[in-house]
Amino acid sequence: MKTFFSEDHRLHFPQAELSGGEFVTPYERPSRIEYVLARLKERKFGEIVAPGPIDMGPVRTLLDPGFLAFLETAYDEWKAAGQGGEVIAAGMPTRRQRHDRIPRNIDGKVEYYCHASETAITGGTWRAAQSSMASAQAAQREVANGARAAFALCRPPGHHATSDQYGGYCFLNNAAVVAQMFRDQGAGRVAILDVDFHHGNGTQDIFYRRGDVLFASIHGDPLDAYPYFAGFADEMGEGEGEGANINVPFGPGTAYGPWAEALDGVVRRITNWGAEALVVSLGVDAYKDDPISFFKLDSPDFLDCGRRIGRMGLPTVFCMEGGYAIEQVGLNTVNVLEGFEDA
Ligand code: SP5
Ligand code: ZN
Repeated sequence: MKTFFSEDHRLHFPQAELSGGEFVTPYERPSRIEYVLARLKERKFGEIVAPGPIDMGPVRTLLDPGFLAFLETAYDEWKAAGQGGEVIAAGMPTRRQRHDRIPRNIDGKVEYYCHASETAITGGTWRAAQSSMASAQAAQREVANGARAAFALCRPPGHHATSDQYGGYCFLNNAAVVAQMFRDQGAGRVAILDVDFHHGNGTQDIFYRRGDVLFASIHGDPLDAYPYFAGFADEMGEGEGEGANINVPFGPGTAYGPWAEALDGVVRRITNWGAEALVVSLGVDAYKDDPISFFKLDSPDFLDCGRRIGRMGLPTVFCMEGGYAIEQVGLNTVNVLEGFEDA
């Protein structure tokens, strides 16, 4: 399968992530991608292609126009206000506060459009996020044109971004836009399978009230893991979307046995639901040595995971999400893809 990838991801590299009360070099850093590229080449996995320009059409349809305009100008507005550092939200609209008024002040706007202050915006963030989306869209077109599968090597990732909030290292929800593009092109039902360690709260939120896109995620129990306030098993969708949202949370130390069993269950439900296309939010932070996660998957488990996804037989777009055990990110990611092709 082909990989779609843009060098412009490098434009996003904040100096600072707020972690444990200190500013650290962000876990989500450009070098993650180097390991994936190296492994793809080492395995002669397939052609690596630069995407064409982003198509803002489906992005504007699915996501909030005010949010998109904010992302585009946030850094410049921050600088124009005389602020020296990277854009970091100091607060957020919480329960008991209003969220029906958008502040004029740039600090206020940042707080309004952010849901996790570990994530900074720099002067290159908007262009990098657009290039990540462009890779996802190019992968989608590849599959729409008849390829069985394609890999979008997206960076920055997307699954924590909602229609109007960034956070969790994510700005634009690549997987959600890919699913929408399949729908726009005539697929009746599209499933999104999120195997990143963290719950894909952004993707879930975007489709929560829709019955045409099913979202399924296996992730760290929100009582113990970011994003903390979404991802519980009783979130099953609302209205038209009732029954089209599946969450399988697991606690600290979970190994591949129960994880794979959950995957099989989710795969069965996606198949029975009648999905015509599949989008995989491919994070590999369920890995045993991931520095910010607590599952115990080992590298061969990712091969097996890919096989189980491949056996579904669906046209599939993989979108890169998380994975922070940097030197193993390439091995683990390409293992999923190789297992998929092997199936
Ligand atoms: C795409 C993705 O995987 N996003 C993950 C966002 C995680 N955000 C919370 C990070 C918490 C990092 N602090 C770890 C402290 C280690 N002791
Ligand atoms: Zn993650």
